[in-house]
Amino acid sequence: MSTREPRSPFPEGPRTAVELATQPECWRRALGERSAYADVLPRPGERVAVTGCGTSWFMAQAYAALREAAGEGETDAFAASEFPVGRAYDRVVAITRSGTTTEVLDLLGALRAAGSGARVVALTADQDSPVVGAAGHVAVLAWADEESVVQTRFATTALALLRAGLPGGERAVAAAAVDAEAALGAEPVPELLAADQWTFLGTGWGYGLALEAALKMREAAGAWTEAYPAMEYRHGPVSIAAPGRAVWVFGAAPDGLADDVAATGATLAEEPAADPMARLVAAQRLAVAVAMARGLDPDRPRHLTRSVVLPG
Ligand code: F1P
Repeated sequence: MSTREPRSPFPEGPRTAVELATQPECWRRALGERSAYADVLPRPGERVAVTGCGTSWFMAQAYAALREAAGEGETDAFAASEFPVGRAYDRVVAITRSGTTTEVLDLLGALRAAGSGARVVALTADQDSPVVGAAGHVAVLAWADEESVVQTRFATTALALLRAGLPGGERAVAAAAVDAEAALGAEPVPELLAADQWTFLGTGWGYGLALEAALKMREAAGAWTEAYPAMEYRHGPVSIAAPGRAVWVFGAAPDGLADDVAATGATLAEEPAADPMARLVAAQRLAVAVAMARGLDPDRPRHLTRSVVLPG
């Protein structure tokens, strides 16, 4: 498999901006190479747990909700540090760009030590990383790897590959890539760029994407963000809505929510027609734009390393 660099329509600017702009191409490549990863992709009816840390955990959550909604089988998602090792699964899917994250490697070791009968598989960007030896089967998406600390294309490409394995998934990912190109061609909405707080909402798999969009804004732009299941918004989070603040919904807003947000004076961003993965691309772009507007370098997130490798 070649590791040639995907082409970016934005060859200048922060590395994060360059890499995130290659997502449509990466998703299409995942579609094209899907059959090479048949050993890794969950099979219909399997009881599956998906795991990771940070962005990878949020991709796990999005996929778990998508798979279960598609009727492919019970699918849970856990932060690697919170995985219930004693629970019986047919397959455990670990997502880790670096392949070095301590909690993920510890979990795989704990599953082995516990004599778990689960087939343990991983998606990573690095063929030479320890996760390759720790998992039974590995999808190495080296061509989607990133220089950026802040993850964009590896994470969404892993999600695209997993999604492509679901019924109707190939068509959905192809359509998402088209929508993502449109998102890359659109400038961030000025009210969203100028906001001083952002709350991301979603239902089903959109909730995992909302968590990821909020993380991106925190990592790249040091922004105050929150994320909730959309129907939880009225149960407290609405209290911080105000003029100059923004609410962003992945998918269609639940009935009446747009009016509730309007009543607070906050700005609502909603685009139900676009695929939620394309909306995540728009949120990533917003994160880069907010960072730059604040004089921050999105390639140098505060206090963050590319992978968390703990001593001992
Ligand atoms: C997971 C992760 C990233 C986060 C930061 C630290 O890494 O938590 O999501 O943005 O870079 O590492 P990985 O296990 O996917 O390599």
